[in-house]
Amino acid sequence: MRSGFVSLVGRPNVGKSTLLNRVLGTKVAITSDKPQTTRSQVRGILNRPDAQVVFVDTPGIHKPRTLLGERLNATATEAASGVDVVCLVVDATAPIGPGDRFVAERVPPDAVIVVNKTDAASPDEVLLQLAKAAEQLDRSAYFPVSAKTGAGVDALVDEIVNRLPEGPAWYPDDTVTDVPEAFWVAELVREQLLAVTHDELPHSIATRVVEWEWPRIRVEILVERDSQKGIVIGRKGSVLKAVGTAVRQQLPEGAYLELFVKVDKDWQRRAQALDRLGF
Ligand SMILES: Nc1nc2c(ncn2[C@@H]2O[C@H](COP(=O)(O)OP(=O)(O)O)[C@@H](O)[C@H]2O)c(=O)[nH]1
Ligand SMILES: [Mg+2]
Repeated sequence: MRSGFVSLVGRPNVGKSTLLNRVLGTKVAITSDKPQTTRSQVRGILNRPDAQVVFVDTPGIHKPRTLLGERLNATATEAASGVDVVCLVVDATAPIGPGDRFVAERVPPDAVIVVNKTDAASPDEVLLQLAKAAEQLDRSAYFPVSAKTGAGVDALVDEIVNRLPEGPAWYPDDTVTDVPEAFWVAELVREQLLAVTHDELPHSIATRVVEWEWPRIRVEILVERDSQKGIVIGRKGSVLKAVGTAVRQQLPEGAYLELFVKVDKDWQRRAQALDRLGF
């Protein structure tokens, strides 16, 4: 039996959370096409007869513009130390650049490079990207994968398991994630809002469950400015209604969601607000 911890790190939007969900075969992390979707460490546990692998998904490491951004970077960087394996995820469809090198400088020399989104690149482009990664990131192991289709993922997981020390499972073998239920519902609400918002608004949204009396769940949606409130609510509440419907479909039957929007001015930049939200 092998067991251990594996962190997934990389620039925002390279597909870390999608890859985690693919490896586990279950959704434990929300994903979107907006950067900084993941705002905390999310543990997902892969249980195999021969191994237990605890994957740690992390926020994308980036050039911070707010206090939230600084804290997200710290959360991600911290997850890259003290683990058995670090996977540095890069995007096959975008040039490897300063953002990737910035991350590479913050992860151990034996990190595994994962070139994701191979489904969206031609075989030649993938080869070129692997060569570029070798040149610029200078590691010893490279795996082309597609989190979307699953291509290459088994080979990556086998390599990870081979690198783990022998040891007993850390979690009961039916545990898939350590994400608390209330946190998960808030994340699902944020995921739906990310799908329909643009520009700066995705960054301005925070969600949290403020009351949980099953089947009634009350979720607070924070925005930073009055002008954003209307967008999140939608014409006659249409956006909130659609969000509620989409989230309910992913919850056990009978769940009753109450969504309400509150303005918390510039919460992303205020230490006190961030502390309260748990960042
Ligand atoms: N085509 C393609 N898109 C992907 C793949 N993995 C992730 N994506 C997309 O890339 C975007 C960012 O994904 P996400 O997992 O949230 O990235 P993260 O910020 O690194 O966690 C989303 O729109 C995903 O659907 C992949 O293997 N192929
Ligand atoms: Mg993510």
